Amino acid sequence: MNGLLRHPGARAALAALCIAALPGIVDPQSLAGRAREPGPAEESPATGQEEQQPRPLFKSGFEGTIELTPLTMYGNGAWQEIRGTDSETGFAWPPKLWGGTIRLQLVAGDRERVTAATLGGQMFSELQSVIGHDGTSTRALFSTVQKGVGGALVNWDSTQNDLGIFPGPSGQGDLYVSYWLKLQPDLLERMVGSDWDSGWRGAIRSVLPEWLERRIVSGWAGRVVSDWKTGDGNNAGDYRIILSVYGDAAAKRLYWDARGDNVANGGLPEQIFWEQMNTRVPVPVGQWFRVEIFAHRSSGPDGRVWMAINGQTIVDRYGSNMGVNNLPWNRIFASLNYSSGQSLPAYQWVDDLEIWDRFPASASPH
Ligand SMILES: [Ca+2]
Repeated sequence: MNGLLRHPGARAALAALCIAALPGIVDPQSLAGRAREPGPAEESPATGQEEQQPRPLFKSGFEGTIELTPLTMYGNGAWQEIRGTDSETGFAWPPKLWGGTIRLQLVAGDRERVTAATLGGQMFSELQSVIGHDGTSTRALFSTVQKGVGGALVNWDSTQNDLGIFPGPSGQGDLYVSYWLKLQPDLLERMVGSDWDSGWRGAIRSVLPEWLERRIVSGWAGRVVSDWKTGDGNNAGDYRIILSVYGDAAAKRLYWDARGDNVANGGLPEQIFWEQMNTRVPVPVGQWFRVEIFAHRSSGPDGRVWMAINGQTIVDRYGSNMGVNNLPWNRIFASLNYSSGQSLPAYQWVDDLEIWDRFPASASPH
């Protein structure tokens, strides 16, 4: 198997993520303070021991009057805000994590110049009523990317539609993010890897011997699930953790790939600090599954990155996870719709987003 991230197109696409300027929104007063369900730290702020209790920074399942605003265009993409108070959790969008915000970011492509009309034809998000992970009706955030640059049906550019946390730079600590994700049911078949084989190969697949198919298919496609980047005021970062689903249509399998590197728009020569593939824990498609990611940042051996899918650990890595410039998080794309080498459309649903300042009691075994 080739080193998949060494695929030049994939590397370019993965590296080009989200370079637009940050909003200057600072409103720490609203940090979790609007929660109907206060965290233990708010209930009992008196002693150090109680301050060690996990505190929810934000929880929402998009219930009640949550709505998406019209697009705010910039150059090659747009921002889209999520507004309203969740009727089940009591938290108001957007949360002001460490003085920052959360919003959707739509990127048309590296060099695109788009209007709301053209971008809307390329990708969109909407809140939908669907059957949730507990089998009952619920509202969830639907995201789709219909076309790549120039109407391409396979994306190798930075085209993406993301749910991004944009934290403020100060007062950062441990972070735990959990949500439920449902990937499109036909993801494996769409992991085609190149333009030419997305059309006729599908038509003749039934008569193509597998050994031949594996030889002629380029074999790599990726779908980023979560992407956390550091950065300064200009988004020039020095560290990234990224979780992807890799697709190998020829081998007819999907699997997990996670890594820590310095590909965070900081212009540094690429350095991969660690990479872990997991082919043991299944990649569910067409059904809900839980994504959990925890990070404790440190330059020492106590630094930790932990990830779990449906309660099964896929990454538990200790060691430094600081970049050369010790920069803080500034773009945590909790959930992305960002594919490389996938036959479009790429679509998915997200529900029950939770953000905590450490592992909550509801976290999977860690
Ligand atoms: Ca919901």
